[in-house]
Amino acid sequence: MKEQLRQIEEKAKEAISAAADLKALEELRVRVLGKKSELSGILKQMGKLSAEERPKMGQLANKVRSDIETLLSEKTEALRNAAQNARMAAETVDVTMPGTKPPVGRLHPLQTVENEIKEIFLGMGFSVADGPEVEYDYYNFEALNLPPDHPARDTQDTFYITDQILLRTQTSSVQVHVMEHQKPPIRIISPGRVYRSDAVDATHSPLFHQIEGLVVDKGITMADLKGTLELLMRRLYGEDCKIRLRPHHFPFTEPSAEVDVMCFSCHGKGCRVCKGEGYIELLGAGMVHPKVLEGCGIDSSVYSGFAFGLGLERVAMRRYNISDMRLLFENDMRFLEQFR
Ligand code: 2NL
Repeated sequence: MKEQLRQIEEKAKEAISAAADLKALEELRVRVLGKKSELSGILKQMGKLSAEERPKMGQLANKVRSDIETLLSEKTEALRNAAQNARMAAETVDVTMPGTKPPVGRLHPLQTVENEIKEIFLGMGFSVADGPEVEYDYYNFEALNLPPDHPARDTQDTFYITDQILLRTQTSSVQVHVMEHQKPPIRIISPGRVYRSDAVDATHSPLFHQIEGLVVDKGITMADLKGTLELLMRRLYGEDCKIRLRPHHFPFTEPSAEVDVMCFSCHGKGCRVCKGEGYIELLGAGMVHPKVLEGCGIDSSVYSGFAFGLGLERVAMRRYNISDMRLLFENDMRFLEQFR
């Protein structure tokens, strides 16, 4: 019987150390210590032993039993720890991994160009003026010396809301408001959206952006106009940039000029980009027509002024070498993401 108990303990030890998981260990416990186990069988046979042997064997059997129980609980603990550790290892979060970056927006190329031009003019002492996009005919046309029968007022060219109210075709309307309320000296720029009833193509859009500038003071001449625009273009396109004024006609300026900028590609020599000209047309300008000044209550025998208007799309297209204006309005992320 003693030998039998020793063998039970030996076998149990081996089986416990070989148990792979908690389920196997529980089955083992039932098999080794349960009612139908060999050990229970031995305990039942105790009665057959002599009175002298019985307590010794009883003691031994109980020790075997409690030793096995201890081993079982130690193994249970070990398996639990191993399972826990395995889970911890599997679920580890690597805090040094790069996170998911939220998408960061950036300025639209038109906004970048507008901001740059604003900065340049603020540096020359100009202020920024704002006004309505829905405007009275008077501020958009009449006050700018465009009489009712002027071709620019054709419904083919302008979006009318009513007979008297329209979407502004130029931001000059803002400057008329300023001249009505502010006495010279006036030095302002007016950036904003303007509208023309044009069909969409590579160089036209019914909505585009303009910056107009206006200076009114005593003794303002064409030289001030040229110097101001030359400085603007040098800041925008580089210090070696030159400009050229060609005679032109606008109803609201006299004299008027179209302003060309030296070709960025050939520096004035003439190439394919400028079609051999060496210069590219970029804006219109002139000395404010006396009728416009008078209409706003400014004495044209005392004051003179210059004004100019430039399309932001054109500046942006030139700056970033964009060949089709539609790209600026389609909001295709693949296009917009290219601009820093
Ligand atoms: C262009 C270029 C121009 C003006 C805009 C202006 C504004 C006032 C008085 C006189 Cl309040 N002129 N603005 C002057 C010359 C050109 O825009 O190509 N426009 C059709």
